[in-house]
Amino acid sequence: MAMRNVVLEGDPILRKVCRPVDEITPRILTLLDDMAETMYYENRGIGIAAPQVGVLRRVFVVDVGDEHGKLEFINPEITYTEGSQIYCEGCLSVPGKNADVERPAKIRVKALNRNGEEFELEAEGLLAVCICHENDHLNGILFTDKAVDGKIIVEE
Ligand code: GNR
Ligand code: NI
Repeated sequence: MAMRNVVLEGDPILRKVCRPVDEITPRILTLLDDMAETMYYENRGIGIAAPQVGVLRRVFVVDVGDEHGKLEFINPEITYTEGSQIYCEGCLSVPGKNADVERPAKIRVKALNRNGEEFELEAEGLLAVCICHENDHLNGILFTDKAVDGKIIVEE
């Protein structure tokens, strides 16, 4: 496992649409491991998407500290959403900024795990927020794009 550098806002990498993973190679497994290490190191992040470490593939990892523990998503698809919630978000790629963002209250997401098996998960609360935030990264979207009333809080 190794730490990877986090790509910061302003880098065009974060604005690209990521390509699906077509084969789960050892390289993808190392990517997942390195993303987790980077996420846990960086001020206890609760999620990280591949483009944040410079890899334009549809992969993310989340761990919101609930009973699910670490979850890995390859080629995720949000298949259902319901309701809405507003949560004050941050991003490892946008240090020092926060903003309220409106997201679905409840989602279902389908993806492959590291063994190439399809799974589907229902999420609400912070886990739903985090999965939607990470899924947006795969499409070149940052939370600041969705700030309620365009209001971004800058620290310091
Ligand atoms: O660590 C993170 N915290 C967070 C807080 C509220 C809403 C979303 C997040 S995700 C973020 C890590 C990150 O940037 N993932 O892409
Ligand atoms: Ni982020």
